[in-house]
This record gives sequence, structure tokens and C-alpha cells, in this order.
Amino acid sequence: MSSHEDLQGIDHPLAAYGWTPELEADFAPLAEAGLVPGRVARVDLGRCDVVIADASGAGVRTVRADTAPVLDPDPVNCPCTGDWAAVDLGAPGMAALAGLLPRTTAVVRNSAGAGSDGQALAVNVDAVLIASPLAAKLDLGRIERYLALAWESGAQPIVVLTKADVAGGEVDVDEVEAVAPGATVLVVSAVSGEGMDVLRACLPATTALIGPSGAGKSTLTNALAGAEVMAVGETRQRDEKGRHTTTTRELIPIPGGVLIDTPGLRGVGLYGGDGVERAFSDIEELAADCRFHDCAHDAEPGCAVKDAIEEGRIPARRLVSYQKLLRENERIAARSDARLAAERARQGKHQWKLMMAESGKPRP
Ligand SMILES: Nc1nc2c(ncn2[C@@H]2O[C@H](COP(=O)(O)OP(=O)(O)O)[C@@H](O)[C@H]2O)c(=O)[nH]1
Ligand SMILES: [Mg+2]
Ligand SMILES: [Zn+2]
Repeated sequence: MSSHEDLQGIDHPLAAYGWTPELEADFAPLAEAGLVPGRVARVDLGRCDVVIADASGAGVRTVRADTAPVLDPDPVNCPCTGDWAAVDLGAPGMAALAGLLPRTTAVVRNSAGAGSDGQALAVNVDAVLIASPLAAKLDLGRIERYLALAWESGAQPIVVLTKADVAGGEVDVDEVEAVAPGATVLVVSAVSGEGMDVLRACLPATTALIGPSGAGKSTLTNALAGAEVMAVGETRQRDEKGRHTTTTRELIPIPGGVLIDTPGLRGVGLYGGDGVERAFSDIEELAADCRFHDCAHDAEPGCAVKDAIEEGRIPARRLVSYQKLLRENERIAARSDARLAAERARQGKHQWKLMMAESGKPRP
């Protein structure tokens, strides 16, 4: 993960967007093939905006590109804001994405609905800012859920308690730090400027901003960008007929890197992985001292987690929250196993058809 300083060392207009010498080296064969590197700034149906070096090679420009060549049956693997792409500027009709570079990190949620599809919210990010407003009563359970999602992405989570100006100086940072082991907790106000310098100093090359709608994400983005780049107070976008449109996630240049502002999410379902274990590393560590290795921390004797709760070292609420998120993750894992099995079955059929075409009759 690159710091601002590392990036300033390379002479490429996309360096301001997080392009590194390592990426440049990986890209060399694609450049040989006449493709140019670009960073996906936003994605719409079948199209995306991608930032590439301009003709002078000193600045950048944004081009519209067709995403059809890189669409994938699994929505998680479809182009997402933050992807590094190989762009074919000479494709017939309009520029097209010819490939996506392997991702370093991905913030993925279980998309709403009954299916088991995941949805990538932001990829190739170094840090995930979890915005939580001090204007309302702190929702620790929600912060824990966002932390599990952030840890699972592979990026470093940072909890940002926003709207400090309306909190009246009564912010219990300790209480939030207790639910965020391994993460930094900051208190900021985009209105008074409190904490903004500390936040700026924490930001790596690429940062994603997540949190419920109204948390002050777009206001924070504007403050960090030093310009009104995102509409404030807009929780959902509608098209001219008043229908809700695809929610947009935008890549915004800020001094020293880029920020991905996400629209307020109704819910963030977890999408498997070990993010919950990492978000609850305090409980995981205690559990290692339980007498039974498969202790459910319920009524077993010698339970180190229950002991910690009784002694007031962790709140009972936190154990309930941990177990709830673990169960949710197990459910989605079971569903995606079923989906993978179905996919494999389909692929099997497809292979069989191909073999039949070759030999004229099905193999036994
Ligand atoms: N007092 C105060 N209000 C804020 C602050 N940041 C955002 N707001 C207000 O909170 C509302 C939601 O902000 P917005 O940035 O749109 O939140 P988003 O939905 O997370 O993008 C708007 O009315 C903002 O003016 C802040 O630091 N202090
Ligand atoms: Mg917003
Ligand atoms: Zn136990």
C-alpha cells in the first residue's frame, strides 16, 4: 500500500490516481498490445467513465468506455469504481475496457434481495473510512457491521465520527475504540474543520467512504477535495421519471490521492470471509482460552468470553453482535456454495456440449 510520498516519486499523470511503478511494470505487456491504463471512476449500465493520461502525457482526461468485453457472470467481478483497466481507445465505435487488472482489495456487500449475489462497492482501496454521525445516538452495532465489511475488504478501516460540531463536546471515543480493535477512531467536523487535518494525514493513496445515508460522507468528500464535487443531502438519485437510478460511486481526486464516495446504503449485508473474526479480534483472542475449543460462549464451563463479560471487560452486547454477524456470514457462505455448485454443473453441461460437437456423439 502506497503512501502519498511513494506516489510522488513516479512521473505518470495517473500517479495522482494511485498508479504505481509496480502497476506500470505489470501493465507492460498490455501497453505492448496498444492498450492504455485507466482507472474506472464510475460505472453505469454497460458504460463507464475511465480516467487515462491525456495526449500530452502530462495530464489526465476522462473517457466513456464500453464495459461489455469485461462483463462477468459474477457481478462481484464486473467493473467497479476503483478498478484499473486496460483501455482499448481504438475499439470500433467507442473506447472499450479490454481487461481489468487483478484487484488488491475489494469492499463487497451482499446485495439486497433474496439472491446470494455480491456487489463490489469500491476496489483497490487502501483504507475504508466508516462515517458515523455524532448528531444521532451512536449505533455501535452498525459500526461493528461496517467494520466487518471493511476488514473483509483487505483494506485498513478507519472509523470517522462526523458532525462533531453538533455533539456538544460529549463524545465517548473510548466506547467506539472498544468496538474497533485495530482501527483508528477519529472525530471530525466538516463544518468547523475540527479533526480534518488529522484525517487528511491518515489518508493513503485510495480511500473509500462508506456509511449510512446522512452520515456526512459527501460533505466530507467536498471538504477533502476542496470543492463542491458531490451533492450534499442527496440520499438517492432519481431519473427524470422519478425512478431510483443506479446508485453512483464516484472517484474523486483529493490532494495526495483519490476518494471513493459511496451513496448511503440501506443495508450492508456481509458477504462471507473472515471480516467478522478480524472485527472481533478481542473476542477471538479470549475464545482461545475457553476450556472447549468449540465453545459457543453460552453455558459451557471455563468460558473465557463469559468470564470477560461478567468482569465487565467486554459488554454482553458485543458478544451478541459478534454471534449475529457470524451466523449471517455462515448463511451467505452456504448460499454461495450452492450457487457455485450450480455454476459448476452448468459449466459441466457446457463442456459436454462442446465435446459432443467435436466427436459427433456424447462421451459416456
Ligand atoms: N452540523 C454538521 N452538519 C453536517 C456535517 N456534515 C454533513 N452535515 C449535514 O448532514 C446532512 C447529510 O450530509 P451528506 O454529506 O449529504 O451525507 P451523506 O448522505 O453521508 O453523503 C447534510 O444536511 C449536511 O449539511 C457536519 O460536519 N456538521
Ligand atoms: Mg452522499
Ligand atoms: Zn467460551
